[in-house]
Amino acid sequence: MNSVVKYTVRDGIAVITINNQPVNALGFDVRDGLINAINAANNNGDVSAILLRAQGRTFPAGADIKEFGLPPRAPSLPDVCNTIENSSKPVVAAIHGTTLGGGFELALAAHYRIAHKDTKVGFPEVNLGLLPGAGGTQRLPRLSGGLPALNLIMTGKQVNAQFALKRNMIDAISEDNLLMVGLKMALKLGQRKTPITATKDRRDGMQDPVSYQKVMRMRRSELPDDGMFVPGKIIDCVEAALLLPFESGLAFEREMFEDCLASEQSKALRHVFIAERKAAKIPELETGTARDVKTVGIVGGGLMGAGIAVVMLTAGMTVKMIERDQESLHLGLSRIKAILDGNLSSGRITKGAHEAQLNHLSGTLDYNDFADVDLAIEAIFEDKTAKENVFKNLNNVLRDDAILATNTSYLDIDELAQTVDRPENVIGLHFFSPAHIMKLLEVVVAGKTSPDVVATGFALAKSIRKIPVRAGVTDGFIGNRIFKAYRAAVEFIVEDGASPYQVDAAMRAFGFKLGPFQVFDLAGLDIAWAQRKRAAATRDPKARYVSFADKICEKNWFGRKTGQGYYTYEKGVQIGKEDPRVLEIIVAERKAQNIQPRAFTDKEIQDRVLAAMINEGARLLDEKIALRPSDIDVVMIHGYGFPRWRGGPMKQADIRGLIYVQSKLRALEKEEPLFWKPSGLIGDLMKNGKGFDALNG
Ligand code: T1G
Repeated sequence: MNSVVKYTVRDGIAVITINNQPVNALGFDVRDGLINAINAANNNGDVSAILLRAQGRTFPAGADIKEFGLPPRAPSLPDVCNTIENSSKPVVAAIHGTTLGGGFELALAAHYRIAHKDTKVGFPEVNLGLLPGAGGTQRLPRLSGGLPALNLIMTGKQVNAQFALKRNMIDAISEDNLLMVGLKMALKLGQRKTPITATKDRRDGMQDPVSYQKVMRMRRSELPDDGMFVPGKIIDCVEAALLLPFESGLAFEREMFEDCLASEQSKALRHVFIAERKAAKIPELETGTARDVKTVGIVGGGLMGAGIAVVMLTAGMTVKMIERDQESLHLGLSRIKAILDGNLSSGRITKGAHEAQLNHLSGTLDYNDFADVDLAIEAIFEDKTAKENVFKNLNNVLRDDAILATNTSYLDIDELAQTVDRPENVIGLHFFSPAHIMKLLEVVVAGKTSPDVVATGFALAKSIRKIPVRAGVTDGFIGNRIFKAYRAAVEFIVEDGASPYQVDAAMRAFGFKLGPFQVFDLAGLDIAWAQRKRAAATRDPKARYVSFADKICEKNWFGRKTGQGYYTYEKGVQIGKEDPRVLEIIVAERKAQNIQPRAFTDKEIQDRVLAAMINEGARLLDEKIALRPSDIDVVMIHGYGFPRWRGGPMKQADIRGLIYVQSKLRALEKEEPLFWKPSGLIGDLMKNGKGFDALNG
């Protein structure tokens, strides 16, 4: 049929094989080839049945995400599904791997589904701000019932073959040799005299409308207020499957799908899906070869060190932890054990895995025990001298090919690298706390870091299931640099008239789970205070400095850990209470600065915050600290809670338009030139009629 769809006839069975690697995405060529193959089979008198299968690691994992947003090209996926379902000859779908989205819809349109025992099925569309748009919301309820269908589509989760069989999503499981078993089933169906029943005519799973509608009402009432509108549309579509004739339900689903496809939310979520994968594409992979990392030495048993140790143990590595004394070492190892015990009791790991991980963990006070590690990671407190001493100790014992990584948040890694004999082996691996939970890993490439070492950092990230983003050396790398701009912007807003509580509420309304002042309290106000005091001597006197944060710290109000920061925290209560004393401090500081407070709207707050993030992101691109704008989006989403369905600050810039962003910055520049001066990159892109996306290559 074509280069991605093969058609052969074997013992009266038309075997249609999809081969569009890596995931057999249902792009135009596949859809076109499938339509032609099904029609050919139906026009061939020697063919009694059809077997639909795929080569490679999976049956189609969905529509081709890269085609979304392009002009649609017939045949559409619904056309293909309807052709399969209306085939005069029975169609058996033999599925394997991760049969997801449109791939699962293809299988649901077939007359019989047989799955390899290791198959996973699911509808991840909701993660892309979409819903199944090729009959999934109409066919699955007819097989499995409304609630199992609703749960699968709303969660975007994958379920295994056994679960799918129980819920009538598939008809049989094949232990091995899926092709042979599929051919046998097709032969059997082809010889049957009774007509085959199309999925659209099946009512196996349909419950009585009244009880079902009660559940739908309940589900609607439970929808989270997180700004996402797709879940509600999914409920509408699945309800339509119960209430409407199939064709009407299909038309309703298509209309809902088109709405989602055109939405900013879906464009943003699809952008993030591609951005997360693009971040792993870095120039050093062209020349660098990743080294094996099987044994990891971790210096420091604090929260970060322990979290990193758990990450490595979970990935099956051997971990050695070193601390300065027995008590600290015991504390560090106990922290690791507590996390592993938690993973066991929550069922995240099996007893065997728990035991193996503990057997791969050891502690020492002697650096000589690091002589055989492939990678050493220092994760001690943020003190330059202390880190340099650690590097010197490691330098004396590590193998020539061992990699020396620092988990520093903002120290200059080029300077740290000067303390060792092999600076080419030095790299930054900036984990985010808690390291065993946060997905983001900033891989910081110092001036002398070799391509092999960078490639090893990225290969390590994949093996420990982190999302790596390449960063150059600068104060705060990518994430903390932008977070610092975020902090400055909101402190200016508060000093100019808004309350920290209004700012928090405005940013939660934008989609952040926590507002900035809640985050400051969570992180500890003393950390930023210490940084401000360290930077005082070199601060530009012309730069605006806001001091109410210092006044709060001078009271030893350091946030949640002291029970008092911008909010008051009662024992055991997670959410803090607003505190009028904080507002009094802010009012006093405004008076001292002779500032006449003014009102801010939530939108003004959100616009200023975004302008600050976007401008800092543009500066990071200008300085070649970040490789591409979408990398910045990945960092802010996975490291700082930027709402995923907003796509990240640089995507927001393109959604709002650079002209809008530039005009905001120009207006703000009048207030505070140093901070708000627009990055030249924004103007350059605008001049060429481009957005940041043009740099995502
Ligand atoms: N379209 C295009 N490319 C895709 C793709 C897709 N659906 N899925 C994966 N890729 C690319 C990916 O960009 C990467 O490319 C490579 O394949 C390996 O992916 C009409 C509307 C299948 C579980 O949402 O969840 O069907 O970086 O690194 O970790 O109703 O990919 O190598 O150039 O992720 O082994 C619904 C999304 C679409 C599935 C495999 N389907 N994909 O994970 O590999 S909408 C999805 C995944 C739809 C219909 C609706 C995962 C995976 P590159 P990878 P992996």
